[in-house]
Amino acid sequence: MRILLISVILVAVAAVAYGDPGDILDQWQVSGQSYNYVRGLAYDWNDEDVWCIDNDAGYAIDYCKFDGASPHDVVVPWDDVSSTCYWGFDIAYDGTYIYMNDQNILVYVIDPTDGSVVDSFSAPCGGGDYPEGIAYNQDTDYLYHTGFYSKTMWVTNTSGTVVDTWTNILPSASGNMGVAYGYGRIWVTNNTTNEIYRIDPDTGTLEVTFGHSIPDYELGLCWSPNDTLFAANFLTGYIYEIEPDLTFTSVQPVSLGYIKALMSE
Ligand SMILES: [Ca+2]
Ligand SMILES: [Ca+2]
Repeated sequence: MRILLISVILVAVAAVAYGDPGDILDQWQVSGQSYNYVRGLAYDWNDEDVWCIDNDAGYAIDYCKFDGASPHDVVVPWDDVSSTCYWGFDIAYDGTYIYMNDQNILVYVIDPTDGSVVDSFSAPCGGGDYPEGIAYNQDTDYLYHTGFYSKTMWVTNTSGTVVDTWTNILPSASGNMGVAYGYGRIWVTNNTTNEIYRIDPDTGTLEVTFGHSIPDYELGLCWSPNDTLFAANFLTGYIYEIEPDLTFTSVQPVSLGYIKALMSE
């Protein structure tokens, strides 16, 4: 019975075309985006759809939600964020609110039911840097933050209070961009080194680094219903679906690729 079960799993895995870590599996443009293109991404694990922002004319921020499944139709129409935000970066979503990084060195807390800004707090990277990446962990209720020019990551609660600082956790002091949370891990893209970093939030350690070939500049990053990463690029206007590195030391690679289904933790 056990052999039969494993055989069934292997057949099922073989039917799905996984790439190597960092491979671009798919790419598409979200319909209705402004000419300044998509920037921030946040995964809604409740309905498996994705919140997205762009910058409209005059630095106004628009947001929408698109279907996590192909062909990624817009399911919550584009609407304006009702605030004097300056230049939006990546976003996170806690099940109720969107947290948007902004070049004002603020994180805006946005109610996506009407686009109103209900709160804001200082981005932990501080002035002189750009608060590029942000992601939310629904298990701990914490947010993870990057700064473009910093090797440090910051963990805050949803009010912006810093609860942990991971000094020098990122290998590069330039180009740190979007942040995602998924599969129990934090994922960070770097536009300068063209790498993605996988971090264990329980230990605050960098586990894996792998290369990517996303065109400059990937800004927003989020998890996806396919156990992959979505990266938003504001120069091309495309979302890129990226194969993550889900290998863990306790699992051996097989000829068919890495068996994601067996890697429960
Ligand atoms: Ca790059
Ligand atoms: Ca994000």
